[in-house]
This record gives sequence, C-alpha cells and structure tokens, in this order.
Amino acid sequence: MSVDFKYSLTLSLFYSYWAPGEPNDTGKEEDCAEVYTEHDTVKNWNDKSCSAKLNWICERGGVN
Ligand SMILES: [Ca+2]
Ligand SMILES: [Ca+2]
Repeated sequence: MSVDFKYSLTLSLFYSYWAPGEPNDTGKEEDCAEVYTEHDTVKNWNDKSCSAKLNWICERGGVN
C-alpha cells in the first residue's frame, strides 16, 4: 500500500507505528492520522477522516 504521510514540517515519514492493516484509507477519505490504544500500545496509528473530532496533541513551533 502506498503511504504518503508526512510530518507537518514536510519531512518524509522516517518511522511509523501503524496498527496492523493501517493505513487503509477507508472510504477513500482517511488522510489524517490518529493514535488509538484499544489494541496495541505501540503499533497504534490509524488513518482517519480529517473531519473526525478527536482530542489533540500539541504542535511545537519550528526552531529559528
Ligand atoms: Ca488517504
Ligand atoms: Ca484507517
């Protein structure tokens, strides 16, 4: 499966912790990622619709 997720600084994704079977682009609308811990505490990334309302983590500003 082709994966083209990037960090917000447009760096290529050099490591990932996708859950088994993810990213699966369900409905061809999953272009954002979430962390969900129902199954695995390490491999727990899932691609999800960007319109989903979820809790968030901070994005730190770039280094000047
Ligand atoms: Ca997608
Ligand atoms: Ca998914």
